[in-house]
Amino acid sequence: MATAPQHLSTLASLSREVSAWVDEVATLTLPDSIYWCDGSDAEFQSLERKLIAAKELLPLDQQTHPGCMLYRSDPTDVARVEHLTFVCTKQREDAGPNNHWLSPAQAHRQMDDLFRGCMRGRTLYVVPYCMGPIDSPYSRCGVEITDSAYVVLNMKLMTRMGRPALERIARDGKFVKGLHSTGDLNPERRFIMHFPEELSIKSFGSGYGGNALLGKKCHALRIASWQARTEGWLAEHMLIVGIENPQGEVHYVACAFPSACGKTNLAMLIPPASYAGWKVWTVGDDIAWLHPGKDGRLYAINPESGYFGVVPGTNAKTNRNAFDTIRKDTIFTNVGVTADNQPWWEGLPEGEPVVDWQGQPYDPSKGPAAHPNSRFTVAAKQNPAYSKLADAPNGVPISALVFGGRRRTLAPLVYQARNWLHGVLVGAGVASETTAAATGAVGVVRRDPMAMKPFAGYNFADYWSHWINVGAKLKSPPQIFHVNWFRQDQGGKFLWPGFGENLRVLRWIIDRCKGSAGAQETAIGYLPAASDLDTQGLGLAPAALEELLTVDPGLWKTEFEGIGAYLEEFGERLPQALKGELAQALRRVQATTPAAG
Ligand code: GTP
Ligand code: SPV
Ligand code: MN
Repeated sequence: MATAPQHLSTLASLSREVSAWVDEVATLTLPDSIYWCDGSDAEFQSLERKLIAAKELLPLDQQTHPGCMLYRSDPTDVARVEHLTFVCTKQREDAGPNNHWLSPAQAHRQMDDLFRGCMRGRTLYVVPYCMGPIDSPYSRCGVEITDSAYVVLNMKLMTRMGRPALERIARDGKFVKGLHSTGDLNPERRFIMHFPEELSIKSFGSGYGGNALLGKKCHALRIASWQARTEGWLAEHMLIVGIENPQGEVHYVACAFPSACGKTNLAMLIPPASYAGWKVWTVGDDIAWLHPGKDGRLYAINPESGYFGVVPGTNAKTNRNAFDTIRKDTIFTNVGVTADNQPWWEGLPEGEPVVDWQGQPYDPSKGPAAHPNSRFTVAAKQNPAYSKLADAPNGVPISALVFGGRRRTLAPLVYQARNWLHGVLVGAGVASETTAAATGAVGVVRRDPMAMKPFAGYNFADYWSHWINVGAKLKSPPQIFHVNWFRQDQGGKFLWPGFGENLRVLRWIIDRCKGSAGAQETAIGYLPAASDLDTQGLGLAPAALEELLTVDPGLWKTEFEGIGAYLEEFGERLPQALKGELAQALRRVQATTPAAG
């Protein structure tokens, strides 16, 4: 017989709804004790000490990396698992062909079987959190119940977690219920289930990232996108960045790139040497909640308060801000370690790994020292480029929305959509090479509309209709663009230097929004002519620039046909306006295709 769980905190009295749910979960999962998180630094440190004592968390060199810890996840649990992620709506069509689906009744039954008694011998942590500034009307709260102290530490860094969130829940009377257990980490018994109609999540069998930190992808994207549709806003997989020119004028841009395709890097960009007086301010690096404002513009908040960022490739040259941000008080998950106990990963120009991400002696013939999806968890406030408007309750006004993907071929460096509706088609048509952020093959081009394929909590056809409707409500909608930093030459080398130099492209984008930059109309939208883009000092070969700005009508015709076939999968629910827009795009590209033969 399990002993009666102990309520260790007076926090339990703050919200009757939350404590009733905690009791219900405890009855099912049978934890040894229950701990309500207040979100204090003392609590964080005490949990950290507990994990260090249990050897689950390893302190790194405290001289060079004060407050930094290493965590090694189970080697079979290193990324999101899209094939095990479900959206459980009453009607299958509401989840759409873009999601795996189970009926809510069956999903609950299956999950409750897994959860039954799973916390025996463990502590049940109650983690109240607020997604977004605590005083913002746009913020939404949730409670994650988890049996992982590592998850609690991450939630403290990634969200506004603890007492203030619980107080807001008590006021709002509404919260997203997220139930999580690492279970036995058996990949056969691993599922991430979403119940948007009930505002709830059940996640079992993984302790990693988006599978386990339920405030992030599960709440702030899948559940929130559903809420956003009913409430008239958008929850998107987008970074938010402010670009300040030497005159002190700031423009905010939100960009949707698929996982591990450059959001964190762009959000923290360091201007190139020739851009004296330019400044870049990070509002968010992964998720944006976008609301039509009273003035007819679109406003964005970042629901998160920390970064869960890709480690490999981060260095002083590619992303100085991230590199400096993670020098202290950072949790490193699945990186290698040097002989003097410093974290090490591929892309670091100095140091040498002696131990790999699995804790084995490093042997380059067995793969990289750091897992390709190794991550840092760190509070956003540590970023030297942290925007002073990152906590603004009403968010920041958005001048441009930018879609992007990782495309070796086809997609030019940048182009601008003709208008909002065309921009929705550009977003719906996004395709990108898969990355290590999710399990499965890497480098395979797949459709990833709006970079939301893994994250849309409902039918994409309804989602595109919603996008069209939101645009119609905006008197001054943002201009919509598409970028591709990953175009390669014949030899497989990136044609564009990327990283800080991407500011040159953002500058053209902002100047287009202001109406002060030139462009050429092409079959796919407006492209800069070589002379419209500032490439001074880049040493880019004219042929490379030409290739970056090429639109091949033959290839694009095939691409549009592919997009058409994909959109067809959504059948009757696909908005007519989007179909019409695609037909026009195809006509435009056909008009420029040289006749065959
Ligand atoms: P998620 O956190 O998974 O959503 O990813 P993200 O979009 O924030 O990706 P991130 O910025 O972490 O970049 C992922 C990888 O792309 C890293 O290895 C980067 O070094 C690389 N990368 C980022 N920006 C560029 C770029 O402009 N050019 C090139 N060539 N690589 C880039
Ligand atoms: C992504 O995969 O897009 C991420 C990392 O941002 S995770 O939180 O693990 O989903
Ligand atoms: Mn992401």
